[in-house]
Formats: sequence, structure tokens, C-alpha cells
Amino acid sequence: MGEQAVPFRAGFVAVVGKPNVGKSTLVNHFVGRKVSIVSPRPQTTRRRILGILNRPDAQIVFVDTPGIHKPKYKLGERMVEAAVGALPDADLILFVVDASKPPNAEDRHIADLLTKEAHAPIILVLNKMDKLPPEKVKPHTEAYWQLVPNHADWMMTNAVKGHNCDKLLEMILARLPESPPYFPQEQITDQPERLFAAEIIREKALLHTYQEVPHGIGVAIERWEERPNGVLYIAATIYVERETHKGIVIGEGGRMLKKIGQQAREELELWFGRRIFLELWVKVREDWRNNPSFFQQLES
Ligand SMILES: Nc1nc2c(ncn2[C@@H]2O[C@H](COP(=O)(O)OP(=O)(O)OP(=O)(O)O)[C@@H](O)[C@H]2O)c(=O)[nH]1
Ligand SMILES: [Mg+2]
Repeated sequence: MGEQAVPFRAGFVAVVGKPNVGKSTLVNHFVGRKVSIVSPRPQTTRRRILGILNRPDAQIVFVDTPGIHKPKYKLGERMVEAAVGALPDADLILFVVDASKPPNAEDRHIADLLTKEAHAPIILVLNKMDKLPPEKVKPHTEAYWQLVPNHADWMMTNAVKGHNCDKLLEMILARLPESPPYFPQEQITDQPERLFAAEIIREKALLHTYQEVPHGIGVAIERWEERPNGVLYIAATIYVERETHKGIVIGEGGRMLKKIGQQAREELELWFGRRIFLELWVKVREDWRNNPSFFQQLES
């Protein structure tokens, strides 16, 4: 008398919302490792990045997306296209909002896009609950809930601490279709190591820059070599849009660049489990965010 086999579930869960609400933090929490960089600056994520949670009974493919915003550059247009493009094929959608603030025009715009582009059920994720004052819980929850078309459920979370994320995961699992896995069960992302390395460097550069500077930062891996002593040698260029920005990224006596390089190297050594020699350069490329052939190069 064998036990009834539990059906395997698998599916794509698109994670969408405006910039800086905590989408990538949430995806990293579920995957249990950083697959998508996080920073306090809006528009950190620039591409669709898969974060895969493998369990004995399920494979959840989270599709992290760039924050949907009103684009001012061609890069921004591409980012928004990437986010909206994740909607039609998703099995489930997480609409992530910053619950500590009431919905604004950007959230309403995303809700309209969901009405047009989404076919799957939508779970409203009211993130940053730690910043939500008790008297705002009811009005904010109700205001967001009314915005969401085809809403299936909602959960209040703190993605940094992981609060309520286990409950949210149960909600997701319950709505996932029966399916064999889409990816090998040891795979956690679709992002090649080279691109991940470029992203980690960009994350460290974002952490130390402000205002317009972080938005104009792009990282290109120039060289990637196995050295005979077992060290991985990586040379990368940090592109900025102005000469003044170059000065900021390099810092007085090169101190800022050194700090960015040291933090990126330490984290990459942790993820790759090996010694890394990282060399960084800073170059100016005016208006690169309006140059698709240039920013596509950054992704290869
Ligand atoms: N207080 C608080 N901060 C959070 C929470 N979740 C994320 N954050 C912070 O919010 C900032 C943005 O987080 P991200 O995960 O990069 O946000 P995102 O939605 O992916 O942003 P984009 O990639 O720019 O669209 C970071 O500083 C996070 O640490 C939360 O639940 N509470
Ligand atoms: Mg992000």
C-alpha cells in the first residue's frame, strides 16, 4: 500500500511593481541566495532575472523585473518593456507595493497595465510593513486592494526580514499548476556568472553614489581569465555619463573605486567560492542610456 504521490507543481511567477518597492529583495529571500542585486536607489534592476526556488514538491520560477516607471531614456523604455513582457506568460503575478505609502499615479498606471496584459491571478504583496504605521494599515490595504484587477489574495510582508514570506509562499504554491520542472533542479538563476559579476560591481557602485550618478552607471566585463594559480582574473569597466561622475566614482586618491572594488571582490569570492583578482576602470560614455547598441553590449 504505497502512499499517494503528491503531484509536482511548477510555474512562472512574475514579480512586478514600481521601482524600489522590494521586488528583488523578495525574490532573493525565496531563492535563499542573492540572484538579483538590491539597492536603496530606484531602478536598480534593469533586466528580467529568473530566481528559481527548488523544493521536493515544486519548482517556482520567480521572474524579477525592472520597476515600472515613466521612462526618460531608451534604457528605461527597454526596462519597462522587459517588465510588462513578463506578464502575459506568467502563471501567477505578484504585484509588489510599498505599503507604507498610499498608492500613487505610478501604482495606478501599473494596475491599468495589469488589466490589459495579465491573464493570471494576481497576489497583492504589501511590502515594507515594518514602515507602515498601525493607523494606516486599513486605508492603505483597502486602497491598494481596490486598484488590483483579478486580485486573488493579499499578504503583508517585510522582505528584508522575511516576515510573512512563508505564508506568501504557501499562497503561491497553492496556485501553481501541476507541471514537471522547467529547469534542472540545481539551477537557481538564468543569469550567467559574467553578468552576475557585472551586477555585483554595479550594486557596490550604486551603494556609494547618489542622485543622477547611480542611474548613469553601467558595468562591462572586459576580461575573464583563469590564472594558473587558481585565481579568477576579472577586468571590468564602470561606465558613467559625465566627467564629473567619473571623478565621483574614482573618489579622492582613488579611494572610492578601491572601496567599490574591494566590496565587489569580497562578495564575488563568497558566491563563486574561489579567489578573485578584480581590476576596475572608469570611463565616460556620454548619453549611453539612449544608445541601445551600447547598453545591449553591457548585457553580453
Ligand atoms: N524597510 C524595508 N525595506 C525594504 C523592504 N524590502 C526591501 N526593502 C529595501 O528597499 C530598497 C529597494 O529594494 P529592492 O529589492 O532593490 O527593490 P526593487 O523593487 O527590486 O527595486 P527596482 O529594482 O529598482 O525596481 C532596498 O534598500 C531594500 O533593502 C521591507 O520590507 N522593509
Ligand atoms: Mg529590483
